Amino acid sequence: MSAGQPLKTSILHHRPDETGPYDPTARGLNTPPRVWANHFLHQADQTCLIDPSGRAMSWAELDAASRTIAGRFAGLGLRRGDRILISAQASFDLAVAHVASLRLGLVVVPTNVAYRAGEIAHVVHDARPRAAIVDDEERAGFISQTDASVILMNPEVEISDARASELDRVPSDAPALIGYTSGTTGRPKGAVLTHANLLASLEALRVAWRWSPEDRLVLALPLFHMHGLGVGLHGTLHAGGSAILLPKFEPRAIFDAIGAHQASLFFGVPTMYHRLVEDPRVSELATLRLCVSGSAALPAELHKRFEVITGQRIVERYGMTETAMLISNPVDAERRPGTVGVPLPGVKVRLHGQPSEIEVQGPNVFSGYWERPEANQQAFTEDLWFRTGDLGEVDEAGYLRIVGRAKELIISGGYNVYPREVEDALCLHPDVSEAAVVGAPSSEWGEQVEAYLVCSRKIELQETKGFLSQHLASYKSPRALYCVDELPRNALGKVQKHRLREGQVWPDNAN
Ligand code: MCA
Ligand code: AMP
Repeated sequence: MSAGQPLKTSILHHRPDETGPYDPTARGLNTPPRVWANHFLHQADQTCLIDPSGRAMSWAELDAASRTIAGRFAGLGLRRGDRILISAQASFDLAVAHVASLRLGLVVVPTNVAYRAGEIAHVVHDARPRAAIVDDEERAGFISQTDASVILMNPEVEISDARASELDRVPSDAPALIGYTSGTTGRPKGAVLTHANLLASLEALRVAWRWSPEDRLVLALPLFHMHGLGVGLHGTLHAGGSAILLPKFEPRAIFDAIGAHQASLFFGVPTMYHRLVEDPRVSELATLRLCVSGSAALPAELHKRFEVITGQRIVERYGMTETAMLISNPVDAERRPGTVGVPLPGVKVRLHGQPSEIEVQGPNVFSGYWERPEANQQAFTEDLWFRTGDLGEVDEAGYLRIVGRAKELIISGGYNVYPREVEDALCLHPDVSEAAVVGAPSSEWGEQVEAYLVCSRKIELQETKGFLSQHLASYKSPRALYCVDELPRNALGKVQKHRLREGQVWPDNAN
């Protein structure tokens, strides 16, 4: 592009001819709990959830169990708008507690089960939950050390029964979830998603993926991030389908679940597809109606290899905590490897030139971070488009390709790692004076965390792992470590991370 030439702005819309009619209010039901209430009424005896032992829970049972738990929450004095932190492995109890929270109008703060004391303390300080559902004593301890007033419960919520006077009545503009994410910069901030935001995205997925009550999802994603919770669990409850809830991803359990329960859907991050394709039983996925990948880039070669072996053309899609789902390859038209597809119903995508930062608008897009006015100013353009921090370009068929990131983020196996957080933790080590953390390509993880350290003695990888385990979830720990004499810096003293990523040798590191 020559200087002075204006950048071409493109706006991509959803193409209605490729899906069915889209109504972000779900025919006036307005909130996810009211959609669920409709299913409780009309398909009471059908299966909603299945656990790893094959035990099934019907819609009527989910209604009754979540009503009981919502009553217990109300009995504790929890009221609409109160935050409830939920940090547990997938289980019936967790799903019931989550559904109960939203039916009562509580705001769920999903929290990774791998978090250590400092990471949990940050969320507790920031969101100020009144209660927490936790399935592990150590994590419960981290919460009470931060704020002793938080009411701690296990996922079974074993407390006295009481009655909730109002269920499923929360207004659509009320917050439903606060998802912690760093956005484009800084420490994790809470993205506040309203019931209307969630519903708009769920309805878009129902229409675009032809998600029906006959669908049965194998759900092995954790239920504390948008992918497993906001797409997998909520999507199932929205479509009136069913899901097999697995507490952990293991290829054998996926194949067994598909065979035993005639599953039709599987959603995963690229690392899961990488592991599945290596398994001798991978052709058992051929019976599924749809395989969807997201949270990180799915390599085009993996997409093609998967198709050759299973006959499945994976539907790759793109989303964020702040927006839920934005773009997806179509179910009924061409699915293009290496692209994330076309805007979902309701979503508008804007690019200023090719490639450029992807900006989005839609009823699914959050309206701001929890108590962070300054972050909101940066997150939105003046004309109120949300800046994703991802770089994209549109190909000749109108499909969007993610070509990079404007934000400092490493995505390893679908989990976000913020280099700054790992650098700060590494610098707490008495023998480390400076640290720079980058993402390096990895066939298994997509990107893996690597650290360059300026240290007073040679430090081994195992030692940093042990040290960091006091401070950070273990998936954030570097998988490779380089001790260097100094970090490459520009004239302003800023670390030149591209030189680290490209494996360049800088003058004082030539030994
Ligand atoms: C686990 N480990 C990892 C990762 N996961 N290391 C790097 N990156 C990872 N993603 C490490 C653990 O810290 C542990 O280390 C060791 O691997 C074994 O842990 P385990 O839990 O047994 O691992 P796993 O079961 O093999 O986990 C791999 C996984 C998991 C199943 C791919 O990472 C996963 O569930 N990823 C999905 C994350 C997700 O849901 N993302 C969606 C975010 P050690 O032994 O040292 O303790 S939502 C999002 O991104 C947006 C909205 C979107 O578009 O979806
Ligand atoms: P999170 O911050 O956990 O909400 O993760 C959102 C980020 O995941 C996006 O901003 C992208 O960088 C990334 N992401 C999600 N889906 C895809 C995809 N299909 N391809 C590439 N990156 C993706």
